Amino acid sequence: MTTIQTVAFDDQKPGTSGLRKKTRVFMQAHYLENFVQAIFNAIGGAKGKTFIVGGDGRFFNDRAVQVILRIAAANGAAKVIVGQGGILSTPAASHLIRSRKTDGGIILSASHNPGGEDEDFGIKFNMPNGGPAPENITDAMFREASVLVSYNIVEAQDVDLGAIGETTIGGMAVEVVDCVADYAALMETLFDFDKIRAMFANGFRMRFDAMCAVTGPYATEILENRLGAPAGTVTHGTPLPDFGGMHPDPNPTWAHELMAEMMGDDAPNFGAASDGDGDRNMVVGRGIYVSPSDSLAVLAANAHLAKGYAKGIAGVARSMPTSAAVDRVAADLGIEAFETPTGWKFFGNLLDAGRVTLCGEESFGTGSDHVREKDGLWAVLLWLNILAVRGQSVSEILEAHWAKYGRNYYSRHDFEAVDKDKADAMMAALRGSLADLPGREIEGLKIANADDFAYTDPVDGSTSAKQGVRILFEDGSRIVMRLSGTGTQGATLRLYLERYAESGFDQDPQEALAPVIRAAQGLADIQGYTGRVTPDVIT
Ligand code: G16
Repeated sequence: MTTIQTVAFDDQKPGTSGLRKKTRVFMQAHYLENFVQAIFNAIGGAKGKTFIVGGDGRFFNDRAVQVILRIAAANGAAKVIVGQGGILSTPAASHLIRSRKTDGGIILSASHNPGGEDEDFGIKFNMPNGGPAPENITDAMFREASVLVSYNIVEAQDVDLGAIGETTIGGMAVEVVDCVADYAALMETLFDFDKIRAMFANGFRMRFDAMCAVTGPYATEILENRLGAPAGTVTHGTPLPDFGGMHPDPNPTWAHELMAEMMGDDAPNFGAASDGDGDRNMVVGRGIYVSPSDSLAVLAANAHLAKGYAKGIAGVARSMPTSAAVDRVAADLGIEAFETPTGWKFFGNLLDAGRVTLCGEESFGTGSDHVREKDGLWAVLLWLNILAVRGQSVSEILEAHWAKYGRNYYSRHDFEAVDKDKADAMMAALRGSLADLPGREIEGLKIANADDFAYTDPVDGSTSAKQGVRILFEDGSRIVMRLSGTGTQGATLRLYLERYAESGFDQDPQEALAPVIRAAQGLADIQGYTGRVTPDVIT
């Protein structure tokens, strides 16, 4: 074991979901080592502890896992459990952290961001409950990283992660486990595999686009091997370090191959895609795209049809920018609905306290209390379970849902790689104007309220301020604006748009939202500050 003198980096502040940077930033001398040491310092040391380690297999994943093992050993960890080949999807890692009763885990991923030497990499720590570290811990990591002068590391050969079994490094046990088995077993406890298998046997056709990312082996094992979907149901099923050049972000822009197939002649009955680390999902029916906010609402209304949720759900939570569609379901079910800041970490306390069973976000994340991360394949399986029980198509289910609850037309517009200073100036000006907005009319819409979302955690009382500007109109329409906490280049401006309708459910969302979109441009002067009129991504 050696102690290496180092110089602190001043940019190791975790964002919405861990530390995400360009891969080359992580590859520079001491960068990863410093942050891993800072993680261990922030959680009170690693001595005698057991951790899970795994990642989505992107470029540098293999090197990073070896570094983490050597630093964990040098800090006195008792054991690290690693997915074979250093691979674990984020939900599978969360499950292992919980099921093996560990002291937490380190997950390597930049999620939906592209992978490769010139693309993105990321690292985050999840707590013993399986969920992302809360803000007080990520703040402590940043503090530790900012003053770090040394880290501990053992000098050793690489651990062979190719074969399942036990080995040691520097006196620390290393257990290499199958990446898929435990997760697939968990899914079998939640869903009616017999019913889904019968649906496939009756000719139900599905396409799952794994986007050359981590869910390929999980989806192939569960959908094709266990549920009997025909071989080839899973496409882009082999994880690659650069995701085969794909941008593994499951939305209509980046999952365009799947979208084209689902909107085309002879489309399968059901389509789905997931992201780099397997926690996001996009769901598409034949000829119909399901917005993530609607997906959450439909899942909440129908979860009781799956055996794991047959007793009903305790409550639901959504991030603030997510549409209020699920709130209407909660009101109908007589259960609690919570509105949290963006970031899965904010759901952890509510899940741990048993206040909510399902949660979700507009950013293609849905999950339940089975783990403490969002879970892409879980959402797909719940949809399949519902389709198998109801015997209806995705469009029939959506139409029935809107007929009962009304439709929250919804869209998100992303302006990427915007000059950071200009984006900050725009947000500052918008924040400065909030007090004057109520009562003002724009594009025929009257502003009822405007604020900067602040959250008090109902379980531990912790507070989080400045979580996004909200402009609420009298007719229930809404504009939300915030800067992304997961981008790695300049600033990404996210504009969230919502309008509730009690009838007329077959409009194009962009048309239904047109006045709200114009109002947002007018109120924030996006074009004036950023020079942008057209968003890079529309979801
Ligand atoms: C992460 C978080 C999500 C969040 C998303 C987008 O997802 O876990 O809770 O909604 O980022 O965040 P932002 O709008 O700040 O970019 P993932 O899938 O990237 O880990």
